[in-house]
Order: sequence, then structure tokens, then C-alpha cells
Amino acid sequence: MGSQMSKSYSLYYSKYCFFCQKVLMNLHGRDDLNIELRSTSDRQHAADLMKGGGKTQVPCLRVDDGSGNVQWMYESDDIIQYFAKH
Ligand SMILES: N[C@@H](CCC(=O)N[C@@H](CS)C(=O)NCC(=O)O)C(=O)O
Repeated sequence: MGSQMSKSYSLYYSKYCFFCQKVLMNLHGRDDLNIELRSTSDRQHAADLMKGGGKTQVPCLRVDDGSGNVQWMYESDDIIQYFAKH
């Protein structure tokens, strides 16, 4: 098994955000990916995003590689490109 197996993903999004919709549409059908969707209308999620990523901008993908490394990826195009490769 590759390290890929232990990765976990969370997508911080807002339902009013076009860039988030673009990412969500792009992920449609990718049932191979296990992505937890975290709406920033939930104040706890918004606070976690600010604390972890450094800004409240959405969309933001949190990638946890399962060994203590967490990456926060902003920019819808970067997120889409990331999933095209993973
Ligand atoms: N270039 C960014 C734009 C993202 C963006 O503008 N997000 C807006 C919502 S549509 C946002 O989060 N604004 C609030 C903030 O930056 O805190 C992308 O493509 O992801």
C-alpha cells in the first residue's frame, strides 16, 4: 500500500462561492476520493480554516498525509489540478 492510502482530505467551502462550485463540480464523480466537505458557514470550520491556513478564503483544501504533515491549499485551480494528479 502506498502512502496515498492514508491521506485524508477536507475541502473548506462556501455554497455562495463560485470558485467553490467550480471545484465541487470538478470533483463530481470522483468516488475514489474521500473528501470531507466543511462549510465555512459552520463557525468552527471557519475558525479552523483561519487558524490552520492563515486566511478565511475559500475554497481551501486541507491535505493530511497521515504522518503529521498538513498542507492547506488555496486557489481553486490549484485544487483542481491537484486532484487531476492524485
Ligand atoms: N482565486 C481564488 C478566489 C477565491 C475567492 O475569491 N474566494 C472568495 C469567495 S468567492 C472568498 O473566500 N472571499 C473571502 C475571503 O477571502 O476571506 C480561487 O480561485 O480560489
